[in-house]
Amino acid sequence: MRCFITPEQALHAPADEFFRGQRVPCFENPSRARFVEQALRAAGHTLHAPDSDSASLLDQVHAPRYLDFLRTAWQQWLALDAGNAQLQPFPSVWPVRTLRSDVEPDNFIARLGLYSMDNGSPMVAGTWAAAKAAADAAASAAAALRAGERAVFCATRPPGHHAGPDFMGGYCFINNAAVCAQALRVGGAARVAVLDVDYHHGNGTQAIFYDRADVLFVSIHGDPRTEYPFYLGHADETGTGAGQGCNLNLPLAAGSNVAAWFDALEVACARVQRHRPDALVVSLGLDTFAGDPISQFALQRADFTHLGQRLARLGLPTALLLEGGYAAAELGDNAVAVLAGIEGG
Ligand code: Q9C
Ligand code: ZN
Repeated sequence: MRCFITPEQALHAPADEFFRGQRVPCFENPSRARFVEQALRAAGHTLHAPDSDSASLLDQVHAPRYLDFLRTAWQQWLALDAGNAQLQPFPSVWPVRTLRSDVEPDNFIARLGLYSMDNGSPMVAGTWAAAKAAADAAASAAAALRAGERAVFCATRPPGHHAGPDFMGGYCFINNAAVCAQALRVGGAARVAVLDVDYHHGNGTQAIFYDRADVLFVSIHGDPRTEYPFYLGHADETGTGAGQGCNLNLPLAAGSNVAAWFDALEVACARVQRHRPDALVVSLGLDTFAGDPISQFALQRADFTHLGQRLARLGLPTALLLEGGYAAAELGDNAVAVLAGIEGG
C-alpha cells in the first residue's frame, strides 16, 4: 500500500505532559512513528514523502487567527524570554462559560488557553513544521485517491482528530482527517465519510463538519462520561442545520469487549454505506489495543486485521490516517495488521 511518512515528525518531541497531577514523559512521541515506519518497511509497503501542499486547505477547516497563532507560537514564546527555548509552554486559563473568546489577549499564555481545549498538548519549536508536514501527507493521500489509488496510509504524527476549528487539544494541532476530507471534496468527491475508530472521540472532526451534509462523521469511542475528551461524543449529537443526521456517535463503556466493538463497527459501516460516499477517510487510532497504556478497550493484533477486512468490504477509495496508539513498540505491527486486512480483502 502507498504510505506517507514525514521526517519532520521527529521535530515535534516535547519532553513531558501532565498525567494524574504529575509530569510524565509524553505518550505521543517520535518513537511511535519510528516503530510504524520500521514495521511498514519490513512488511514491504512503499513509503513516500508528501507531494501535495495543504496550505490552501488549512483555512477551509481551521480559523485563520488560530493558524496564525500556531505558526508563530514558538517565536511568541521565545520573545517573552530567551530562556523559554528550553521550556514547554502550557496554558493555565481557559475562556469557559461567561468569559470572552472574541478578544485575543496580548498575554501569550492567555492566547495559548484561548486556542487550547486542554493542558495536554505540549508544543516545542518544531511543532508547526511537524503538524504542517502531517497535514501535507493528508492532502497527498487525497490526491493519491483521486489519481486512482484504492487505499493509502498516512503514518504520520502529530495526530489531528481532537483539533477543532480554532483550538488544539489531545496531542493534536491540525486536523489531518478534516484536511483529507476537505481535499477530497475540493478534488471532486460529492460526499465523503470520516470513520473515526480511535479510542477517544474525534471532537475536532465532529465540530468541523457538524453543520455539513457532504461530510459524514461516524465515531466509535470510549463513553465521554468517563473518557477523554469528556465534553463531546455523546450519542445524541446528530448534527445541526444542513448537517442534521450526518453525525453518528457510538460511545461504548470503558472496558467494553471486542464483540461489542465489532457490533458498533457494523452499525458504523452501515451508516457510512447509507451516505453513499465517493471516498472514506479513516481516523485510525490504534489506542483501542488491549495493551494501550491510557485506554480501555481490548483489541488484539488479529482484530486489527479484521477491522481492515471490514473496511475493504465497503469497497471505497480509502485514506487511513494514524491518530492515537500509545503502546509504541506494538504500534507498527498493529498498523501493518490493518493494512494486511485491507489488502487481503
Ligand atoms: N495528559 C489521541 O489519542 N490525555 N489523543 C490523557 C493526560 C488525553 C489522546 C493524559 C488523551 C488524548 C489522539
Ligand atoms: Zn486516542
